[in-house]
Amino acid sequence: MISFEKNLRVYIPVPPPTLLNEDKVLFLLEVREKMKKKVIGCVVVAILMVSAILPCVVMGGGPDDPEIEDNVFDVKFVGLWGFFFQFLVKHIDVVSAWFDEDSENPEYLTVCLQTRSLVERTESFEALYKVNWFFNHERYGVILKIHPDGIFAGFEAYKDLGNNEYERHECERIFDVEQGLITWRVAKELIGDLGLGDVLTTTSACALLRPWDATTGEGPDIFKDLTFQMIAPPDERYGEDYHIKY
Ligand SMILES: [Ca+2]
Repeated sequence: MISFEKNLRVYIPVPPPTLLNEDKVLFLLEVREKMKKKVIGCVVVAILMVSAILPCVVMGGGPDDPEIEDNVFDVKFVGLWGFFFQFLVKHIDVVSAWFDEDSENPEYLTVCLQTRSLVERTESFEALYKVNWFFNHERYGVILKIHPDGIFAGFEAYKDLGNNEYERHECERIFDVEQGLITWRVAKELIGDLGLGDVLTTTSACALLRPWDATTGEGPDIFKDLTFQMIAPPDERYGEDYHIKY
């Protein structure tokens, strides 16, 4: 029995001496509560910072981050077949298109179309340039036509009413032949009365050449560059959405 008692070890959980002091226990609890509040505060601040940064990332836009991008040297005969002599149609070769806004003139939406080249007058065909988008399930766009006599029928923004009918509005413009850049400046009230947070979706751009004369009107599209990607996953067929900033 004696040897058994000698080898027996009994462990009794004894709190650390410091925890036996009631004041110290209360002090540690207070410190823990303060730390918890600080951590929660940091998490809230981090969430607010991410929320502030994220819209800038999503919005993008402008010439450095265009909503619509396209290959070059990709104009197609009747919109289907590529061909070698692309230099003949570089004025309808779409490079990119984007939307933009100015905080000092928040009532306007700017739409830009960048081509490889532009001409003030075509040789014979009608050149047509368009940028399209959807808002509230309605199709909108901007359009410009160039004829052998120069700009025809002006710069317009439109709403597609269906059955080949359109609500059209003349808009401000810049036609920069040197930069190959077409700019439409459209009053937001004319294209769905856009406001902060509205989103333009299924964006696309197009340029084409087709016969035209005053008596017969427009003919079929002979040469065409369309940014819409028919053979692509559904979410890659159109350009990026644009989020209205003002
Ligand atoms: Ca192109």
